[in-house]
Amino acid sequence: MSLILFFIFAILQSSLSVDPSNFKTCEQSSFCKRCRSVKPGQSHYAIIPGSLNSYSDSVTLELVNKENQHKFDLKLTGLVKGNNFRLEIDEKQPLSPRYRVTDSLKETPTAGQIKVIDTNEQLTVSIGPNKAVFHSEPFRIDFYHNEILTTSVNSKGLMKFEELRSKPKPVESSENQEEQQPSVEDEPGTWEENFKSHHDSKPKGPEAVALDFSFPEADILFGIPEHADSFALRTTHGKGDPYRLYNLDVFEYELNSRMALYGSVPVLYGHGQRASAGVFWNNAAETWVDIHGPESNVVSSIVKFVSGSVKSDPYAAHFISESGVIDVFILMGPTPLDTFKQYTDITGTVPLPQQFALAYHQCRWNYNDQKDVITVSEKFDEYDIPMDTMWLDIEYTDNKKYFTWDKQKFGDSIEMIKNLTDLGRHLTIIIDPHIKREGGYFFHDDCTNKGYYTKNKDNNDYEGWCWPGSASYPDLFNPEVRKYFADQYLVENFKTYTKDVMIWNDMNEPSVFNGPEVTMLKDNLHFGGWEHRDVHNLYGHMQLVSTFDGLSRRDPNQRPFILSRAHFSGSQRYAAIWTGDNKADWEHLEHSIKMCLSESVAGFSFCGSDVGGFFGNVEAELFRRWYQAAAFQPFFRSHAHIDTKRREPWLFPEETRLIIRDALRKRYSYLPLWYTMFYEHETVGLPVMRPMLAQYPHDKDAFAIDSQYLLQDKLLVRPVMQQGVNKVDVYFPVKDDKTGDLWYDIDNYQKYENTGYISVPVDENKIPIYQRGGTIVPKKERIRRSSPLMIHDPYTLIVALDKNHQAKGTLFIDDEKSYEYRSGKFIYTEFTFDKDTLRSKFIGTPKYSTNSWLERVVIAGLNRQPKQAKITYEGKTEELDILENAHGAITVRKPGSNMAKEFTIQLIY
Ligand code: NBV
Repeated sequence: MSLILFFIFAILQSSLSVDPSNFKTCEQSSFCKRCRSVKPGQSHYAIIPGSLNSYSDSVTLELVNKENQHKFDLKLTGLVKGNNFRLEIDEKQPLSPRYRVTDSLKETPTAGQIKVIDTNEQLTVSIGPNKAVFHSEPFRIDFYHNEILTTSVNSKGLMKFEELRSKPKPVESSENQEEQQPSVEDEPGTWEENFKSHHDSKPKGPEAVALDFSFPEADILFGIPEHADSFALRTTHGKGDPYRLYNLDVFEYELNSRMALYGSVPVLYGHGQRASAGVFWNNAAETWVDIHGPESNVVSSIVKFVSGSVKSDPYAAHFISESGVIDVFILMGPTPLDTFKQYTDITGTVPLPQQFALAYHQCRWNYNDQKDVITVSEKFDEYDIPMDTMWLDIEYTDNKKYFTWDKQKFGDSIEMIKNLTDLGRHLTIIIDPHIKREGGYFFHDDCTNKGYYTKNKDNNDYEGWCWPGSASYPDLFNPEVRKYFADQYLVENFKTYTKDVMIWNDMNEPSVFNGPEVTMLKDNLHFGGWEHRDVHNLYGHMQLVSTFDGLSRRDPNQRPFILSRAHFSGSQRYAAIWTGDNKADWEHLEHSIKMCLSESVAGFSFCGSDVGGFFGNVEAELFRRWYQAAAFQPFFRSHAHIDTKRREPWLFPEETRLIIRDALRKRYSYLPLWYTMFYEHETVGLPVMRPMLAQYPHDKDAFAIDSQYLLQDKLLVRPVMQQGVNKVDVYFPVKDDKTGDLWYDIDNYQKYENTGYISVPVDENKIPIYQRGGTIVPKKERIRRSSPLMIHDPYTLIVALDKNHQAKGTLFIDDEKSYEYRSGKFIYTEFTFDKDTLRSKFIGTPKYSTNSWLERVVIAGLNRQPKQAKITYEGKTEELDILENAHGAITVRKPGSNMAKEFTIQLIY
């Protein structure tokens, strides 16, 4: 049966490109249409005079909708971290409670001491250098950082908060009909809605919430992944549909599109040369974000241009959600890095992955059987190509029943796993959330008997179609169900795998082949009686909470690795994500950067794309370039559709294989940098992969660039992403003092000191990457078959000097897999180079020992050639040889110090 289904699905989708008519437009979504039709400047909401209550950390007020006198409670809280604000608005007396999202938050944010000044005219609430100024009628709040107005709430007057009402009874007499004049809100779609053949009973009727946020300082808005679009958000108002946030399984998604995709992260930033700010719209219902751009008012743009003054018609974002409450965090900046950190302070960071997870992953749908898995692994060794993880897609299961194996093909799963782990490798297997409805399948029987499935509107187990055929979906909002699902990952339950196996959660939007827009009905019911409508964008997230719990209990001292397709704010605390089913073409390669940049500023530092493109056969040049690009992206996995030709590197001509091998070896050589960057991400909260504006917030020409990016503030990565080119334009940014940094080509230390676009030549081996002068980057240059085998290997430090001949950097070392680093078992070192001397100094006291030692130090940017160097460590001094490299760089050979010792290396002239 499932095979038949698979073919039907395959035929339906065989046109090989998305059919947009399968997905709603704003016009077809009644709440979006209603909210979008609100006219600017006519807000009906006002603060009720005398309703203010002040507390040490918050104020409360009442709002009224002047059209119908409906009342709302407003609360504005000052937050300790970042001096941000949280604004919550709910109905004063809703007919029934409205859903509030808490799962996105790392913890309840700590409120801080605020100052309240209430004159008759104005209410001002301040915390640190930030303040919120309330305007009563029409209701508006202006947020200032150090007297600069950075964010204004409802200044366009687009607020709409649909109060819950009783469903009107069908009217019988003509008398009644006159009494109940249909209002705009009683348009078709308001009380029930159809899309294609699907009916949404909408038991609560209209319940949307919408609010606008203006960013008077911004020259660019960005954020709100996941969309296959540019990093900079485009103006949508009056130009087609808004950006949509609704987790969906979109087959062959379109590029340059605002259509919803697998993940929804409702955080948006506005950045300009004077200030940065952001808003986190904490709502998990279907959401649309309409972007109003300054260019919509040509006259004001001209005035602004001429006067160089405050924008009279600034960029604005209009958030529209189908249900829930208004719960929004105002991220006060004032720099982009501040706003990114303020967001991760609220929703959390990516925990430090095991080292292997930052190495290379080999996947396809599917490796046919255990022999295939082992052969592929062996071939990597035969061709001396490093690889850390083999992956198994859905075909490993017994007829798509998760937590089972196809006994014919994987009869000896434990042996297969051991074969990999003996080589330091891992296995990652897929576990989807749809459960095959087959009597006798323990998972299905348990869920049926215990009432664990999501219910339909009539309170029966909801049934949909997915890979197994008829399937049901565990109600992951129920803690007992999450625990049950998590328990299945324990080795005592899943006896045919081991605790070294990691997990891939796919199809968790959730994908339902025969559901509206390929997902679940909105009037389905979850734990606590909440409709699916209220929590849709959190379904995948709750699966991750469960998987993470399962893997953590399976082996409490091993950091889990989980890959997820669906995601919401906060999912980064549990899983890496990838950009789903892309295509083997050049434009998709370019989008891998645009999309991961947007994800990265939204907390998802651990992001990647299917290398080679999921759909379609990849030709050699594209494949090579994709490996080169992905070698410098956080999550690095090759993956392909079941219908594509096999594409392991050795199946391509030798030249291609060698180029791929080179790219992979480069990745492995930089693993110490990746690992250190992820440790710093977890502890500091800043993205690993950064848009140019993160480090160069005043360089306007750099704001919208999304063909290159930075790794922290260290490497500038500008991969080749066009076919047949022999040069690429790299943008070298301008610093605040109007000069540029020095940049060194990582292959040969050639120095670049000009700013602006520079055309650099590229041959087929070239990955244009530059290390910033002023940084020190750790590497390991003995590449082995898998990263765990490199744990004791020696380090190389690349010291790239700035104009003052100084540089600094860090290195984090621990056991690369356990949680012991959380109790201090690590070595965290800061390196500084100044006055011809490189010094290492521990940050904190190291409680970890290592066999690794310092094998070489490369120094680029010296203006004279030292004769010798000497190292001092543990009270002894030794002389060291120096080798000359290209472009005046030198190598200090074999300093030899153990990395658990502090040392000083001095250059001698
Ligand atoms: O499990 C099969 C695929 C998987 O390979 C892919 O990576 C996911 O994004 N899965 C989607 C299901 C359907 C693909 C058409």
